[in-house]
Amino acid sequence: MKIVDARVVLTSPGRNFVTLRIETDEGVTGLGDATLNGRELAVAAYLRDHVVPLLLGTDPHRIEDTWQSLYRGAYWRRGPVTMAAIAAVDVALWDIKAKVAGLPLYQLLGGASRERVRTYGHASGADLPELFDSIRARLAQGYPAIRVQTGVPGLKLVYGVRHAQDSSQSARPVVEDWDTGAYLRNLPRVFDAVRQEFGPDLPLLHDAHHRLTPIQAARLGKDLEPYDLFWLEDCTPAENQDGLRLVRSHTTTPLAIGEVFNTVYDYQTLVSEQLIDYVRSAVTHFGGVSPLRKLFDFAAQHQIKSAIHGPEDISPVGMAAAIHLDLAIHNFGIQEYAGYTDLTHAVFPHAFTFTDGYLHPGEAPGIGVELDEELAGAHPYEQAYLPVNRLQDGTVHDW
Ligand code: CS2
Ligand code: MG
Repeated sequence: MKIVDARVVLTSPGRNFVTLRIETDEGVTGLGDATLNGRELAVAAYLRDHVVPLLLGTDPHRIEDTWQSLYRGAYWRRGPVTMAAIAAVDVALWDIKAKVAGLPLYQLLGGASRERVRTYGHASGADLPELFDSIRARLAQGYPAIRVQTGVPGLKLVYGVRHAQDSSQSARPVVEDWDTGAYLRNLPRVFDAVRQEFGPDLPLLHDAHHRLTPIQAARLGKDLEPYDLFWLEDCTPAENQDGLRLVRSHTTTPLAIGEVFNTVYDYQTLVSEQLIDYVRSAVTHFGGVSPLRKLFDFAAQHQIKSAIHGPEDISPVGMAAAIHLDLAIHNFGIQEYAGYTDLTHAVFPHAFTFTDGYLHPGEAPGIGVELDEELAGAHPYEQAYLPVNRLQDGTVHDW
């Protein structure tokens, strides 16, 4: 079997997605997701100009060898653009292999370790009444666990909180504002109110979005202990892995980190010293199913569980690959599922299902996702940036 064509499809059915389609001489095709929010064209060019010429004529079954040659052969290793491009190739090749085998991908990963995949959904509100309504709406959709984000008194726009103006995608970056002191004083009060309203049993999560220093994160983790969080996510910009020792020594609030990481090396200290409880990388940004599986096996040795990143900006192709892994691995924790617009579901018809808050990859051979190229073509790429965050004196801050 040989790869005879590979092309990149850009589409924006509400937001941008980058998809790689690999075709073989036997007519079997595979899809991979290469979406890198706000930097989509860089990955598309990396694939088209540098990767596709290397794939033509090669054997699609040699997944590990192809992965190693794209990673090592480039000499310039790691980084989100490179790893998103390699991820798309890896997933497309797994899709082809599983289709040839006539099996859903999870069967090639060892088969199902569970019946279905638990998810969490996003709730947010500028104030408590809005937040409570949002939590109720997620519960009505069946979500068994909820991520809680709120506005901060005195701040106009906070990332992760729905506002009349959608700041998550715009032609120029929207400027949001930030005050760590106000946030640290406000959040424990919010969780206190949520626990009073919704009781002790509902699993609650929170994403601090890399905005805190280690000592601030330590204090927040401690202040949130009475509210029994499922996890506190991205409490610090964790490329400073050593800083997590300080956080960990002060709090028993479980910690989740890794959505911006793209190789196992970003996790070395965090995992080997058990400084976190959940690894958060996405198939799409971590080089694909092959390396993410290895990360989960490494994490399992330290009783750390999976929590694959699943925002709206991972396409249904990347999401499907994640759900196959979730079903197969033993140390599954939870899957983020933000859901998609109807148009996105139509552009990417898929076998995976979301029922009563649980996902299943379906039984279609491969990853079980198709791409309607005609519909995709009717919704072309649109330039879009993520927001930036500034302190009240104008200094740029992590967002
Ligand atoms: C967030 C994401 O899902 C999450 O936990 O942190 O929404 C993240 O901000 C986006 O994926 C950025 O593109
Ligand atoms: Mg996050």
